[in-house]
Amino acid sequence: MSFATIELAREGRVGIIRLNRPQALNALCDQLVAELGSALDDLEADENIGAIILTGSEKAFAAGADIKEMQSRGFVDVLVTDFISKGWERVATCRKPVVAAVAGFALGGGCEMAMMCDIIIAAENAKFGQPEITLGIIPGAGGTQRLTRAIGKAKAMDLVLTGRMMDAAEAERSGLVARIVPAEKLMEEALAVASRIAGFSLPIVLMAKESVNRAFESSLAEGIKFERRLFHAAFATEDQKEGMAAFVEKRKPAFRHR
Ligand code: CO8
Repeated sequence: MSFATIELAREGRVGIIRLNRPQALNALCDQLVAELGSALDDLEADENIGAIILTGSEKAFAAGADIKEMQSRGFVDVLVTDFISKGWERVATCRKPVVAAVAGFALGGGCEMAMMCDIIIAAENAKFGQPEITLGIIPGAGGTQRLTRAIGKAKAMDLVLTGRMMDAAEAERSGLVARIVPAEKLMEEALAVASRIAGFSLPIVLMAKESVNRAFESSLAEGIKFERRLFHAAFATEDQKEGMAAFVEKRKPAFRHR
């Protein structure tokens, strides 16, 4: 399938989606969000894919929702069409792990999209922010919610209320970013991380991701119970037998993935 605003590639068991609207710093227009959704559908359905990388260009992961598309919209229009809801949460609903490889600007909807991913790896030149306030709006795709859970109220308020950007070092200190790498090593590192994940048992990876995400949606007691049930379920898989046999026999496991 060919796309106009993104590029889709496969490298081993890793699917790579590159946002590709350089003329607009990868601003997330309706077409891009639709194409991204369809690429994720493809990769999720592909049993040869175990993890996904979402990336942009050296200058921008994504500089936000497309302001030129939003400019003329009114309240009734965005309410009735349920603007943002359709398609936007697709990254967050992806069951396979998604690694965000972020260089340059990740602003507004771009920062929100990075936060919908499971691991953010940042180039040294990455800049994160929720500048919506400077446009007379507030974040609308999780910026006040996921950012607050990721970096705490003090920093989230600072970013959301001032609209300032934070650099990669501050983002890592704050807990938003998992790793920082030199810009030229960004894809190499993201591919190494995604390939490592994709080499493990897919059902177990899905369980691990779902269980970590449950921490954000439940009480500690409920989360622990959920984790315990999945932990027990892991023992029903052939990959548990293989993983443990391989350890005992001092060899590399050959996971079946399914
Ligand atoms: N939308 C549309 N076009 C954009 C956007 C954007 N978000 N960002 C940059 N562009 C365009 C510029 O208009 C410019 O186009 P042109 O050459 O035709 O004038 C081109 O990209 C290059 O941009 P700049 O010349 O501004 O590049 P600079 O390097 O000088 O500046 C910045 C880079 C600082 C990133 C600057 O472009 C900027 O401030 N961009 C806007 C950032 C922003 O405010 N983002 C938040 C948008 S609102 C949002 O995301 C709400 C999310 C709600 C959920 C999702 C809803 C769908």
